[in-house]
Amino acid sequence: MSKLTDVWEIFKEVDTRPLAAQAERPIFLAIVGARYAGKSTLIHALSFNAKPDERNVPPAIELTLDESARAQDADFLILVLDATRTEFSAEAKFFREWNDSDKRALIYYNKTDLAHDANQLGATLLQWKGAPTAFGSALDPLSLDREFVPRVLAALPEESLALARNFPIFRRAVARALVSDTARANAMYTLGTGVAEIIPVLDLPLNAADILVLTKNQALLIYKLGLALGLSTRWEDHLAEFGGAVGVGFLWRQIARQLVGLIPVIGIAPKVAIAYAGTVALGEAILFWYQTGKKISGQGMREMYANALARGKVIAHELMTHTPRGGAPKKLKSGRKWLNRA
Ligand SMILES: Nc1nc2c(ncn2[C@@H]2O[C@H](COP(=O)(O)OP(=O)(O)OP(=O)(O)O)[C@@H](O)[C@H]2O)c(=O)[nH]1
Ligand SMILES: [Mg+2]
Repeated sequence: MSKLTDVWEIFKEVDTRPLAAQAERPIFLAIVGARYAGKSTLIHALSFNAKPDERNVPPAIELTLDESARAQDADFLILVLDATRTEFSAEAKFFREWNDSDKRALIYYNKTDLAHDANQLGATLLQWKGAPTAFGSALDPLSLDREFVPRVLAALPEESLALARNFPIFRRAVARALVSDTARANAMYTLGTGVAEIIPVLDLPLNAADILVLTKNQALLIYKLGLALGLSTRWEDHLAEFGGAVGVGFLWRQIARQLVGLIPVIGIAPKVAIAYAGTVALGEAILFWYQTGKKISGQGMREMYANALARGKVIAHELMTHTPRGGAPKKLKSGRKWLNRA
């Protein structure tokens, strides 16, 4: 358990308050549209992927076009269009006023499953003056994941933690992005330190500082995931929940063993891959727990880690062929020889 304790200790050094503040920033959505366009259906969909026992009331207000003056207090507008129609002049009039106030918006063409004429719909796009648009059906979670979710996240890049926390529909996408960003950052870091290491004289095994930095990123990842998934803002609470749910200690010990065992023999690429895979496996285990309420089995964890490791190897190769490395050999085609040199 000692490694586990080390991870937890790290939080005492990190100021988690800015992250908590970011996640708790209020985001108020105005869902505006004509009668029957699908506003209530979309508001209901904002709670898709909530935890089974969670009682979520998304901070969103539904307004018809007649009531749309009340939208001005909102942080973000979702203008819901009924895609079975092709005339939106009332919507466009309202949108011009909103746009003048310099606030952000998404134009959502709903009911595209019933739309008849894609060309005519396409012709209506110009009046939104380049605002982001998404198409789909508020009744269909898959279509929402494909278009609606990424467009809103792209329109509010600074607010992804708060969006996920307040509106469960964004949680999976935000969690996956957090995991993959952290995994890449860890891989890059390992690559950076690893490059120094394999300068021939400096052919050292993984050192303590490596472990600390990787662990710190991973500890922060755990905290951010907890915030995004709507848990308490006290990191102690997450650790209690995740620590039991995920078996982080087991994972970390396994990774540390692999790292120390492998580096002197095969060089930097496996180390980068492991740094990547360990983080992905950690994040996926947390997501599994969130979605099922269950701890992932040892077998499940091993499979996930094996998959992540395969992906990690590809990423390691990418990073190593695209990262300029001072004194390293220029000919990347013969990279294998170079990889094996350590
Ligand atoms: N086929 C299809 N039906 C939809 C879609 N979205 C909503 N509906 C249906 O359209 C009808 C109206 O949806 P609501 O969500 O109540 O629309 P609204 O904008 O809240 O309506 P008002 O509150 O009366 O103005 C309901 O029967 C929905 O089930 C969609 O994407 N496709
Ligand atoms: Mg309604």
